[in-house]
Amino acid sequence: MKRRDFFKCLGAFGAVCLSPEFSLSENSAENFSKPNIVLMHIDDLGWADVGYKAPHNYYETPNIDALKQSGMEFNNGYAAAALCSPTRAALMTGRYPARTGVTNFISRPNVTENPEGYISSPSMEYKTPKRYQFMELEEITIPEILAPAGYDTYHLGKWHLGTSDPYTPDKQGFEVQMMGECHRDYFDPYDCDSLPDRKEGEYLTDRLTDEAENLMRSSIDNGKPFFLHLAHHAVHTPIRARQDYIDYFKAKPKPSGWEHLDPVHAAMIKSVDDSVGDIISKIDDLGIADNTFVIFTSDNGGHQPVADNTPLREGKRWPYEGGIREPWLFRWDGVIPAGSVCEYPICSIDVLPTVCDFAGANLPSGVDIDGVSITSLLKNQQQIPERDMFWYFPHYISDYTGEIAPFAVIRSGKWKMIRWYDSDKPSELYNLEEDLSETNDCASLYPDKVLDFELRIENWIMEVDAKRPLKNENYDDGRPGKENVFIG
Ligand SMILES: [Ca+2]
Repeated sequence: MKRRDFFKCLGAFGAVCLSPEFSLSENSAENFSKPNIVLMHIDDLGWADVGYKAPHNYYETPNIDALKQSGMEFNNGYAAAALCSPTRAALMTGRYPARTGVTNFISRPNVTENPEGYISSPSMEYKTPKRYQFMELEEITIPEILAPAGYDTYHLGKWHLGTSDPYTPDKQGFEVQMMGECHRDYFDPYDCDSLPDRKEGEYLTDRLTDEAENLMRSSIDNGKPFFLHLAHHAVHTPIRARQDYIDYFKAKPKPSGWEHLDPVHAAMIKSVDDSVGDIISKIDDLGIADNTFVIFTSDNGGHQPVADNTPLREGKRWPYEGGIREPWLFRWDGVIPAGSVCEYPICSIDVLPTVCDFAGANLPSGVDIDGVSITSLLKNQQQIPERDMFWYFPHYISDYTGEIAPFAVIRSGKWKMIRWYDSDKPSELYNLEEDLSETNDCASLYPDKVLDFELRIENWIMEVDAKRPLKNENYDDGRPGKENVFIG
């Protein structure tokens, strides 16, 4: 097939990966059965928090922008949930949060059994499942697959899938873990057993990057492939940043209409960008760019009002695009075409199958994996079938942005429907191709489509055996119940 015909063929299936500089290389993924894998996983970084997406020029992310130019961007990329722990469980297992049971954020240490049953109060129309407080050890994680395949496995930074033994990263497959069991402080002293204090006042994002570079070099020196999960605590609250960067952004004029942007948030993003630049430079310096698969993403949407997710609606915790749409970048020199953009919708659940595919590792047997490998898209070789994607939050949560009731979401092609459980909240339907900001609810125009999507959601709930909210026979009236802790 001629190259021109090849791209035409891709276009016919509607999910085009545009690759202006693409040319077939001798360096194909098949030549590297065990590529190094670097997963840069940022906390609370929104889709519009990166320079190449932000509709203003206040944030500065030259290294993230360069990463986009040297690899493939997925413009319709999602987190598996609108908050932290569920997405992280999905990323590590390839499974929807409804399957792992981690559907809400984890907050309590020293819990040895995940709770069964429901919580309720007269103010809740639905009783909601009690929250898991760790990811079950039976779940099979990426490092638990890669370590037996010969990989060094490193977790650095935020874990949020259990804070106490035995639910820490080192018990979930990571040979080395730093900071995974600790609550964060952004400056040394960190008071964390797995990350010894080194230099008072040192910034955590810089320190984790430094440690990651050392670990990568160690693996290369030992002739072993590595899986690095660099999970920065940034840019999660409390917003704390290097003072020199804060001073810089305080002095930087803000564009008209964007006077509310936060200089400390901008400074935190800049440190994340430094980290990306340092990691990519290290990969290049070590001479492993042609054998290293790099992934860059985040766990949920920008936290309002620190972050401004414009043009997306709402942010962290919400089912709208501002809560779940994420930056997704992939780089592998000579394998992934530089400067390419793919419109195929992807999600956190796709990382494990993709990584296994590139590493030549089998998916765990007897486990329901929800994600799909996107290696053929990344290599620009073959399209993969469109599929429905789902989000599921069977809880109430509230903060200053409002009260969020239990919901389920389906994205199917250009359509997205949010199904709320509470009876005073009808389903909302959006055409994301025409209405990225979700301002035009067209559910009333397409009742058949709404019905179809409700059925698909119902079938999916049965398929994954999700814990459902249950009608509360003692429901009185008024406002939903609260789980008012802002972690996640
Ligand atoms: Ca988060």
